[in-house]
Amino acid sequence: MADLERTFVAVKPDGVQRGLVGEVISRFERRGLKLVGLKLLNVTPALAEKHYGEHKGKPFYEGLVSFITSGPVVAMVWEGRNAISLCRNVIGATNPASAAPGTIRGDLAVEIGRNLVHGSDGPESAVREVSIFFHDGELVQGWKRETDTWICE
Ligand code: DAT
Ligand code: MG
Repeated sequence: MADLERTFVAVKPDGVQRGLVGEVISRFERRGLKLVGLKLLNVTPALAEKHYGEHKGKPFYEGLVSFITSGPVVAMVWEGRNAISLCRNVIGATNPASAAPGTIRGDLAVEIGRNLVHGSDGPESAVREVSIFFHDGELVQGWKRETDTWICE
């Protein structure tokens, strides 16, 4: 399929604590994306530093690392046509206060420091983040879903 992409998405500790894992997964499923990787894990400080390295030095960095390491997260890889931008659109703007209704953050979150979900912001970060959280063997490669032809031509 042209434009077939994979992207890294995570339910952050606030989403897990609030019992919103199913709700979040359901939104990507219903949109038509295909799940190819999934696990629950505790993010260590070292993993957090790798994942959020681009934000090191910013005023919110320490708080971000302490938040993401504060409880389990659900790490996922979603696949589909234009999956990276599609997932970002499903998630909504970084600050939930200005996220559009209908998006995860716009419907379920209030503050930037508790914005529920992470999604890769481009092709390079998608590849980088998938490889930080998953070994190749943990991804389910090329499984066929009977509904695929009803979602994309
Ligand atoms: P996104 O998660 O939408 O890709 P980002 O990569 O710019 O946003 O920032 C990563 C996370 O850091 C974001 O989800 C929440 C936190 N963050 C970003 N900007 C912030 C700010 N100005 N104050 C507090 N937290 C912030
Ligand atoms: Mg980002």
